[in-house]
Order: sequence, then C-alpha cells, then structure tokens
Amino acid sequence: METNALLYTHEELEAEYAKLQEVAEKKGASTWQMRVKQQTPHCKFGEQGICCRICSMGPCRITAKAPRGICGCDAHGIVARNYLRFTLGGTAAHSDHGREICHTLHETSADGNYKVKDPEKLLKLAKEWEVETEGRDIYDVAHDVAYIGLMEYGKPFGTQRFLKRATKERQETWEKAEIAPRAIDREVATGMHMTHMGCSSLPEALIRQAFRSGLSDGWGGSMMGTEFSDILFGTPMPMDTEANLGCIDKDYVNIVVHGHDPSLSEMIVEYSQDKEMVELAKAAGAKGINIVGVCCTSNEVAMRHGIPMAGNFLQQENCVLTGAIEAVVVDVQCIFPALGPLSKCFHTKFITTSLIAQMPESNFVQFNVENAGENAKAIVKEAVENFKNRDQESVYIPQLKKKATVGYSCEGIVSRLDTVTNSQVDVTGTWQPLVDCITSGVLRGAVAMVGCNNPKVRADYAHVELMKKLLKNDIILVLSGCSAQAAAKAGLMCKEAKELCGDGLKRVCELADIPPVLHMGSCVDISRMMLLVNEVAKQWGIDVPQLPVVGCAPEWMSEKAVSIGNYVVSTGIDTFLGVIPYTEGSDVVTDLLTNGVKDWVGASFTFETDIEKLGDAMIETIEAKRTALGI
Ligand code: XCC
Ligand code: SF4
Repeated sequence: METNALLYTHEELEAEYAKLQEVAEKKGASTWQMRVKQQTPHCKFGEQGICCRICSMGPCRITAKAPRGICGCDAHGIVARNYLRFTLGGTAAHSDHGREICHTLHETSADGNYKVKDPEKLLKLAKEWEVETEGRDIYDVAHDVAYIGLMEYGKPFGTQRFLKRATKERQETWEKAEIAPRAIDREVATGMHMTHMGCSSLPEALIRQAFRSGLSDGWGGSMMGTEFSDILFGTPMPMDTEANLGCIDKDYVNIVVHGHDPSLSEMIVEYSQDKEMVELAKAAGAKGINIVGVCCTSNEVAMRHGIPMAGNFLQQENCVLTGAIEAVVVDVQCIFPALGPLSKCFHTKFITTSLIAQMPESNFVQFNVENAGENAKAIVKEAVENFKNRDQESVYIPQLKKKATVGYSCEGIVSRLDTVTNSQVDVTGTWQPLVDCITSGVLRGAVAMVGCNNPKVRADYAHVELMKKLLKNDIILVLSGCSAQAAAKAGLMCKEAKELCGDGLKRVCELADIPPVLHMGSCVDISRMMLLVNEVAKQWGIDVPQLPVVGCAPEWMSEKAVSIGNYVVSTGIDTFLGVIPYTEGSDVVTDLLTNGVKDWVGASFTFETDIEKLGDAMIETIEAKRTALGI
C-alpha cells in the first residue's frame, strides 16, 4: 500500500487484514475473528469472577438467590481467590521463562552453543551478588551467578535479592505491607495453598498474596530473565528495524519466530545467516532466508538484531494466512493452538519446541541447551526445504510496513538522554537530564504502556489512540510487549513520529534523536521499567508514587498481565487497565484493588473500558502528581 502519511489509519490497516480473512474463508480455515462470534456472549459468572470450582462440591455460582457456595464462601472470597489464582498463573509463566534463561546461562561455555556476550553486565551483577570475580574465568563467574539466580526460585529463607535495587522507601513499604517476596516458587505455592478449599477467603489476605506473588515475578523471575538475557545475548541498544506484515518477503524463505524465550530465536536467527543454509535457500529458488517475529520473541530479536516485527498477538494467524510462511517456530506462551490446524490449510510447518508448550497438529522438535545449534539448524533446513511447496500464485502479503527504532534498554535510554539538557551532564550517564526535563515541564510525565491485544477491544486501537493522545500532551511513552508492536506497526516508533507530539516532547526527541515512544523490550523487560522509575526516583530524592508516571495495559488478556499489574502497582505506579479483570462480582475486591491498596503501596488500579476516559484519567493523575510536587 502506497501512503505518505506518517501513520497508517486503523481503517487502512483493517482493510488489509480483512483481505486475509477472505483468504481464510476461501480455505475453510478458522480464525479468531470467527471464533469470537461463536464464543459471545461470554458466561456472566465467569466474567464477574463468581464461579468457583476449586472443590468437587461445586461448581458453585453466586446469584442473589444463592449468595454463598456450598462451603459458605461468599462472592468476595470467590472473586479474590480467582484473582489470586489468575495472578499465580502469570507469575509462574513469567518466572519459569526466567528460570529457563538462568539454566541457559548455567550451561554457557567458551566453545558451547551459548556464550556470554555482555561480560560487563555479568561482572556488575556478580559484584552486586558478592560473587568473587578477581582472576577468575568469566564462565566460572557466569555459572556461579546463574546458580545463585536459580536458588532465588526455591531458597528457604530471605526475600528476593533484587529488592535492594528499589528505593529505600519501597523496600520499607514492602516489608511493612508484608508483601516483600520470598522465593519465587514459594509465593506461587503459598498462593495455591491459600486458595485450596477451606483456606483463605478473606479478600485482603488473598490480594496481599497476589501482590507478593506479582512482586516475586517483577523483582525476581522477570528481572532475572531480563538481566541474564542481556548477559547471554547482549544488552539492547537503539537499532533500526521495520514492522508489520510487509516484512514478510515473497522472494525469500520466511520463518516466523513466536513466543518468548530468546534462547530459541537467537539460534534460529544465527542459523538463518549460516552460509550453508543461505546457499540451500538459493538452490531452492529463494533469494535467501527471512526471519520475522511475532509477540515477545519478536521484541527480543528486534532489539538485538533488528529482525523485523511481523506483528503482535492478534496478528499471529494473519502471518500464516499470507500463504508465504515456510515455518512458524514457537517456544512458550501466547501461541494460539489454532496455528496447528491453520498451518495445515497451507504448506506452513508449525514447529513446537518446548515440553511446556506442546500442541496438536505440530511438528515437535525438542530444544535444549545441549542440542540448540543442531536443532536450530535442522529447523531452518526444514523450512528451506519447504519453500518448494509454497503456492506462489495464491500468496497475498499486505504491503504494510513502517520503520521503527527499537532497543531502548535503561542503558540505551541513558546514553541518549544525556545529550538533552545542559545541566551537569555526567559523561558516565545519569538520569538527571530526564529529571530536569520533567521538573521543567518540557515533559509532563511518562506512561509505561504494555500488554497484549484482546478481541474485547478493537485490535491495536486503544494502544495507538492512547499513545497519540499522550504524545500530544507532552507525555513520553515507554513500551514493551505487544503494545510496542502495535505502535511500530502503525508507525509510532519511527523518529518522524515526533511530529505528533506537543512542543516539549518534540524538542526532547529532536535533541536526543529518539522516537517519542521508546521500545523497552518484551514483557519480562517491564522489569527494566521498574528499575528505570526507581533510579529516577533515587536521583530525584523522592519515592516512586510521587513521580508523574503511570502504567497502562489497555488491551491486556493474559494471566501474566495481571501478575505484572500487581507488581507495577506494588512498585508504587498507578496502573490503568482497559479490560476489567474478573473482579466485578465483588465490590469489596474491586474497591480494594482500585482504592484500598493505596494504603499499602501508595498506588492502585483504575479499570475503565472507555478509552477516552482512560486517557483523561492518566493525564489527570500525572498532572495531580506534578501539582503535589510543586512543579
Ligand atoms: Fe503475550 Fe508477551 Fe501479552 Fe503479547 S503482551 S500477548 S502476554 S506476547 Ni506480553
Ligand atoms: Fe463451592 Fe466452596 Fe467448593 Fe468453591 S470451595 S466449589 S464455593 S463448595
């Protein structure tokens, strides 16, 4: 599609996606758009969180006539238990991803499949964790650090090591609220225990555990996932890439990498550049091998290698529907089981690789540290050999593509922001320029926009419209997960997008040479955002809840998002959700989450499905925080 406009309109994008729906219909394939129709209206009990099936006396459903389950539990207990279990699923998933990365680091060696790419970051962490580094082999240090990291999952005593990175006030707040997280697995197990039949039904206790479990994710498992990924694969620095379906190239062997764990995608990227594989692709009649990403795996390889981002969560089926994908290679999380049957309508191979995510109608190639190179090569080869089976005549690739600059890790942001203000610029890089921009009012504040797509919201619409509104108001955005890809696909992640900003933010973008929405990575990388706000608060000499910063997940869907929401709020950042969790069946739980928890941690949730109102509420909160600071 030819367009000179800065951004695609939603209509332009949707018109192209609609053509892929026609392809699906012709092929007799099933897509999420079709299945949403079959699933609506949703079950009201489930939606409100008032269905309980944790024991076999049930399932019990709360109504006006039946206000208690058979055991006597009321709606508040049931909603809070369900909320906690939802959180635990998210904590477990995120943190187990982190654990996989710890294991990968533990297996590194100078001549192995995986190596240490950022020794500086490793040595910094070793120092923080009091691991001896003097005169030692870097891999011995790596193994010690990884071992300590692994122990964070199950250690019998103490709280998470990374908590010490937070402001002093945060650490005290967590202690006082009794939510300082202990071993990660313990918080998940304790939560499961609490929600067993006949244990906790007191909303306050259950929500407290939900926060504690969330914190073990954000300041434990996820943070280790991020740190160790940087050590293994390099700390992201600003890098150019492209986004949307137009990144799929008709002339190339196209491989989609999808999921979360960079251990797999890094290897696939490496072998796609292998001379032997490229020659093989050329011999098969292709120009080469083209890797594109979906979901958080995409974020991981985009920020480290500039691999283009084909799309986010609700775009995964669209990729296959182009008819130009030789293989979809997945690891864990956010992978539609629909991809198996959908791939069968085309020549596409759907390759699962993890024992954690096994699906029908897929080719399973088990992937682990020992066989990583070998198996990545085999997968790439399988894709290349599949090129001949593609029906080029019926390929339809929407020509949608936008430039994007990605890879703003904390290190990446500091390096850029240092060029902005004239105040006390520290050559080693500090957060002072950012503090100066905010106190002077050039920037009004910041929003961390994160999270998924959800068919309950017009896909990407809430992300993109909210971003546009905030930019106009001189509010800078830091993004991760599928929100980041929504921005990139629309065109918001290119530097020219500064034209959409208020004068202050536009100036910052020009001086620092950054786009107004900064790509901070995948969902585990929300831990980067937690460190960012805590560092800024320290530099400023205030605590996190005082900062004119809020979090937002306008289209979230996964359990991980709730785990994240809990740790973001616990970190002292007011968080705005555009999809309401299954809590409406209890006014007590709703009031606790949107109000009461402020007494514990200094921040709370706002649930609002009207996007305009959600945006206004964020701006009001940011301005109120500025007023309170007297700036
Ligand atoms: Fe999944 Fe991380 Fe959500 Fe996207 S944003 S749909 S969780 S890929 Ni994490
Ligand atoms: Fe019903 Fe209570 Fe059993 Fe839940 S725990 S299913 S409310 S009897």
